[in-house]
Amino acid sequence: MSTTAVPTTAVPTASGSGSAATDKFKGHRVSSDTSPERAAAIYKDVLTKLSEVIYQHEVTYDEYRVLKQWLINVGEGGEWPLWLDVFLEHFVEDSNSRIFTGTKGSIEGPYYVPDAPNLGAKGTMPMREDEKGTLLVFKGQVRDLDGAGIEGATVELWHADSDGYYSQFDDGLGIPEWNLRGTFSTDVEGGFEITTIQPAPYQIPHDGPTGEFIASYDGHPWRPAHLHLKVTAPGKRLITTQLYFQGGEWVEDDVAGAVKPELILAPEPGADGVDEVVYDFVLDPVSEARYVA
Ligand code: MBD
Ligand code: FE
Repeated sequence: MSTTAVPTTAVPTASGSGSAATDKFKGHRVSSDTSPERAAAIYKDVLTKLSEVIYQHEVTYDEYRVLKQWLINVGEGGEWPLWLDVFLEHFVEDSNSRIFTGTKGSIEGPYYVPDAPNLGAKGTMPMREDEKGTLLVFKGQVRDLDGAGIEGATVELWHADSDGYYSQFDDGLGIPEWNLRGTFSTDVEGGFEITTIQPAPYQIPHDGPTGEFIASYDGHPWRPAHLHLKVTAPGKRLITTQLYFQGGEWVEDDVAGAVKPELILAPEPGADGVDEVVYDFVLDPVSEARYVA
């Protein structure tokens, strides 16, 4: 492959965290009510665009075989959830969220797990006694489009630890099952207050075929420090999003292309010296508007 210097800090291996992500994904049945006509149109267009690239670059037989081997390797390494969520998901998210006016969404990524412990409206994320990192108080309100606070809205938060590991995708390190994963329910005013640690910038696992792909275009495997969230309430559209930190490394150059200017936090020390930040979520009503031209 190329000679690009990739950072050497210990990070989860691509096959370890990749297989865990693949197994988790396979554990949920997925389906879509796509019509056969729509499916056919999409498949045909994909092939047409690929053929255009082949003719444009006069892709050789050797190149075709290298591609074939690479695709096999991605699958065998369990890296499809990783590669797809890093390189394609942001297009799907962006293209589907344009008609909504509430809080901006962002990609889910490969490391979400449902049913994290419920901690009420105010609580501290499950973490180890010696959890590394700076404390962060993250609070706000969940509202509807008219500005009314929503009681009983659900805020799910998950993020990596200071070494870039997500619990349940930790390559056998023994991180507690629900470490840095929590579910919160808003109070009567729609408020929530979460104490956690500030995550660090994050390198996606790059010791496998996804890493080769990145090196081949002289890229880097970094994502800015981020919090993952899912926020919803009865009758409201679920938003899956991420929040970033102002001035943080890689905010301007995320390998996953998932940063939006509306999703950047600027924590400040509060009265007790602990970093604090307020972020409010606005939820669109559930809409039946799908595939609308
Ligand atoms: C992550 O933590 C992540 O958020 C994405 C999008 C891809 C890989 C790892
Ligand atoms: Fe992530």
